[in-house]
Amino acid sequence: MTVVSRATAIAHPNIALAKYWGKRADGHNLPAVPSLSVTLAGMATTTEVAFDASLDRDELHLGGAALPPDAEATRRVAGLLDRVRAASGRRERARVVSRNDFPTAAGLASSASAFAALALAASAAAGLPTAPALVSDLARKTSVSAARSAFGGFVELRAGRPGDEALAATPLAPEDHWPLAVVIAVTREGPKDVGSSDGMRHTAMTSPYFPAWVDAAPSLFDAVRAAVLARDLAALGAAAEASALCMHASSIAASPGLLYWTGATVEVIAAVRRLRAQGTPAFFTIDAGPHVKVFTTPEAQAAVGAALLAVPGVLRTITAVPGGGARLAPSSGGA
Ligand code: 2P0
Repeated sequence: MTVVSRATAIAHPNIALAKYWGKRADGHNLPAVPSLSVTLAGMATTTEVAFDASLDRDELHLGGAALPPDAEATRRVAGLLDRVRAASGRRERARVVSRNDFPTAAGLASSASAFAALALAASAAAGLPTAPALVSDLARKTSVSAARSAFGGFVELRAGRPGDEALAATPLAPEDHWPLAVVIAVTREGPKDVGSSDGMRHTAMTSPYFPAWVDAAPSLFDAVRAAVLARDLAALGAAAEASALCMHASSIAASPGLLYWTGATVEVIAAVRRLRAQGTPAFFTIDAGPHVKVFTTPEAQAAVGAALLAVPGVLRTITAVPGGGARLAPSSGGA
């Protein structure tokens, strides 16, 4: 009988308040800048990993469909599994079955929750330790933002340094530190045109503003971090918006320019500024896509949601609050 070792893990997406954009030229998938994010509740990736000696290659099933062996996602998953095999001495290939309970077109970094869940499930299935810092480092080696989804609440990840081999995110404050609400204004259905990894590589290689972004990012990160610890929404909004706009400015200045926004993206920025001028606490951030994520207070969430839905080009909104880190499913005993 073939012995199958399996485990299932659940992880949540995160939204960066201080953005990661760009990798160090040396080392393995090390971020060039520090980042700080909040992990979300309510939306989850659930991933089962089963090491099975009867398989002759790693398999990835996403949302019920088997991906081809040469798909980019399958190769990234196999790369993470290779690290788990090297660390555990296992040789079997694995079947990975993953699903998101949120629309990937929402512009939430589905790779963050996906690789955090995969790192935890694969470690548990292989009998490796599953301390969050180890899971975070393993996930980071495949997708930097996934390092942050190993933890819940407010999470920071320092920039890589020369010679770094391990680099894990660290928790800054728990999810109940500050009851923020997020309203995501969805401005387009369907996948984005240029993925994050390609977009940041193109920016680093061709944008004259990329070095300026790398210079500016640490002090923006410091301001975001201080505002989170002080629960100062106005200060957080100023620093988080600056981080997002500097990141996008670096991409817009690439050659050819990389513009993730649509007209609706700009209209939502204007709507957030109008809300603020009228006394509603709100600030925006934008990732590698056209959607806008608006942070506000629980009290103002309904008014912010209504205002965003009224913006031409906003298709729908999704609301979320801070949530917990990656965890093993209750039925998942590990190896
Ligand atoms: C972030 N993003 O800090 C930034 C802001 C998108 C914009 O992290 O190449 O999928 O896998 O390390 O983590 C998305 O980039 O890129 C991202 P890789 P990743 O959330």
